Amino acid sequence: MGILKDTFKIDYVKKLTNKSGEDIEKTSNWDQYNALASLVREYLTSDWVNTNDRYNEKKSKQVYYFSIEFLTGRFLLNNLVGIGIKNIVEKGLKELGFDLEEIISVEKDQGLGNGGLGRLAAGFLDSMAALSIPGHGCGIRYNYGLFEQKIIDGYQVEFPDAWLKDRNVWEIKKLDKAVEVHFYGDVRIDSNGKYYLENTSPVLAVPYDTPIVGYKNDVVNTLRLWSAQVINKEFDFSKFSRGEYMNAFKKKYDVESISQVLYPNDSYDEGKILRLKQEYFFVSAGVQGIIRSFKKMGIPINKIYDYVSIHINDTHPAMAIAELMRIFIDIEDLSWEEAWDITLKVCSYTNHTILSEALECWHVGIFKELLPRIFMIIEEINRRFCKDLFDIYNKDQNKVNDMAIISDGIIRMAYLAIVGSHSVNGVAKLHTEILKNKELHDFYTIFPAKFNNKTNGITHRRWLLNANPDLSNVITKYIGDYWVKDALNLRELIKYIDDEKFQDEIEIVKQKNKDALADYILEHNGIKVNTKSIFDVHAKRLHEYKRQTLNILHVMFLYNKLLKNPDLDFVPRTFIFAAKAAPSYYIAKQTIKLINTVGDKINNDKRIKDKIKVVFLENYSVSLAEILIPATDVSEQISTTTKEASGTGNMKFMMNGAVTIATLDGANVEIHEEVGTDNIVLFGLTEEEVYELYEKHEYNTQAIIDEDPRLKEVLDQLKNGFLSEDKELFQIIYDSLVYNDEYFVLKDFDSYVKAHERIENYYLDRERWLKMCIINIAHSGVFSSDKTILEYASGIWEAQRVPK
Ligand code: 26W
Repeated sequence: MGILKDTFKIDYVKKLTNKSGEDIEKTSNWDQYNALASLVREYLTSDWVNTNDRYNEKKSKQVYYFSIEFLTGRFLLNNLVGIGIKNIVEKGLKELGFDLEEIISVEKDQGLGNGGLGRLAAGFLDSMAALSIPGHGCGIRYNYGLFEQKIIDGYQVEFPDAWLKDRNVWEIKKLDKAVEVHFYGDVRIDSNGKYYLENTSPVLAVPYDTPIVGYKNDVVNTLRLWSAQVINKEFDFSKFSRGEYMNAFKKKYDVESISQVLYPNDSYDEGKILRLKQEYFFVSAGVQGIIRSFKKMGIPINKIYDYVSIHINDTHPAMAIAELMRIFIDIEDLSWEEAWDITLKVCSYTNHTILSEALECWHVGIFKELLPRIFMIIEEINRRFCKDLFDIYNKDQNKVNDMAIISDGIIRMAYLAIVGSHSVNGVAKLHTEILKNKELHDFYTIFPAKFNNKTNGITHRRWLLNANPDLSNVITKYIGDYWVKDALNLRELIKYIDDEKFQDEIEIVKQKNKDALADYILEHNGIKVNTKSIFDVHAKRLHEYKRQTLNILHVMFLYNKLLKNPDLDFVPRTFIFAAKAAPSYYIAKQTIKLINTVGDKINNDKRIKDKIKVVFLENYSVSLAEILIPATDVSEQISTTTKEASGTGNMKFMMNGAVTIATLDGANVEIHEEVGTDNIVLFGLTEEEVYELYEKHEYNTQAIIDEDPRLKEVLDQLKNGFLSEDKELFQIIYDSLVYNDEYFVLKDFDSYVKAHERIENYYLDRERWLKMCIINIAHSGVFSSDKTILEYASGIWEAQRVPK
């Protein structure tokens, strides 16, 4: 949409005055943000309406991406760029005395996700809109997103994320589109074998729609987030008048708690009934909404698979399979066989982790009580599946039990997702191979055609164009701006690999971003970092398999080295950590304390003359990542091989010219394939070596420690008072390493140390380093989520692009 600067200025002044009731000079930053965001939302609304009309007119196949998390971050800048008015708005605001960047920073992040899974979902929505694919998100409108993290005395302390406190300008409440979701109750079967769910506790699911703006293509898709509300009586007045105040509001509280808060676990299934309620709540609301709008098209329900795809993002929305069956059989009177055939064609599933503790298993007891009809349907799906297995495996009951969806009083949601979907994909080549050959091998054997790989991607519009405008301008200066439309075009940069001017400009941009980050660190951590040092960044959720512990043990080793020889020739390093730990994950929280304790000791030790600084950035989020990633020299992707399904941060750092120090895990393998061994720094156990260690059960931590005095020294320092007079403080970390080391931290220590020595050598060779940066940027287009989504659309959803 085109708009003139002066028109914008008039519109904005009117909006700001109306919304604030003040002269524009007296308005607050929030007023200025609220007015601008409201205006932008109005500007895009006609495209939003037209997009939906176009999809309905053309009866296009629509994709519904079901995810219990959407980590979208901020919208304003992305929407300004998407509708193509960022520059005129920036100029117009300046002329009115306002600063766009300042206004943008007012917006609260929409932090409705934990990490990789939620952020991937948000990037996929952006790519579907940019590619004019009719793709919509379906999730939960949590009143509280991922907790706000404060570091107090080195410890993580969690605070509620009251992101809706100042009203969310982007969403539109669609009360007329509300549906009822039924919990508890009994199932009655009438004489015709028709099922009825009765005596339920219904909840009203109210949708809030947020526009997902395409990139300069007038396409606006929808993110529909459902909120739980009581159906009628807000509270029980009779109880109230009897003074039973809490009781009077109990029902309201119980209902609204369903969409109250995001569970802050990133890879650990707590199995709480409220979580099960959340999962069924948005799945039932979403599926009912889809079938309602489909039926308006007047096409027979048994053809719905030609018009609707439902994607199940990990197992959390897996009940969509049973919910479709419930509606097809109980409401639409289809036969089981026909309903099942349609459901398989409609549903597809993505697996995001092999960690056993992350795989959802619900106890039959609580499941049956909360969802009696859904349980009956899963029981029947399981019965029919086990019957097939019995035939396939010649009556081998053990095999049947191993693969059964319901077994030993447990419902295995991953198995339901696989059996009920026509496609099962992993999120990186190595991960998908591990699913096929190990974790889900039995299912791969009987459903080979279902299994496929879709390597993750990131939206280069947010993570390069918007987060790193200076680098984007340099790129466009040399190869034009076609890369914004097609990120593979970044490959053209290779032509300038030897161009010193280009190298200089890449270095200047990185330095400018590092200076900006240094200002942020000084303001938020009160630490003055050396902007000429190597900015080495480890930013992701805190988890033992991601091995932040390996990183900090290496830092302690470097510190010891400098203490022994302060005049050592040493390239100054700034080690930056950013990570939230799940509140119930004790050793993860102790690791945050360890990082901050080591940091305090090193940062205040004059003997090492600031050669090392350690910084823990609190409250890691999408918006902080947008400042941190462009300023990074070294990207830490050091998970124990086979544990990180893909990683997506690795791709963001690569795209912003950082050099990756990596294990051959997840998508690091494909980054290596792209840039070659000279442009990534690999270390550690390979997949084969990891599985060999598992098979042999002869992993001997003491032997490794005895052979490596560097390692012995840092491990002893965890409990000998070197770091804290409370020698017990890090005992749990010491014990987990010395007596278990599940993630082979000790085994990979030596090669990790050597990898960092290579980093230092490469960094000292300025031209070599800059070439490594350029090659990583140039090859990063392969990891655009546009490419990933085109593969989903053609290989799984059979969805077409429907441009204006
Ligand atoms: C039930 C608790 C729970 C919550 C979230 C279990 C598992 C999850 C997610 C699947 C964990 C997650 O975010 N996995 C990450 O997904 C990314 C996107 O595919 C991958 O890039 C990461 O490697 C993977 O860890």
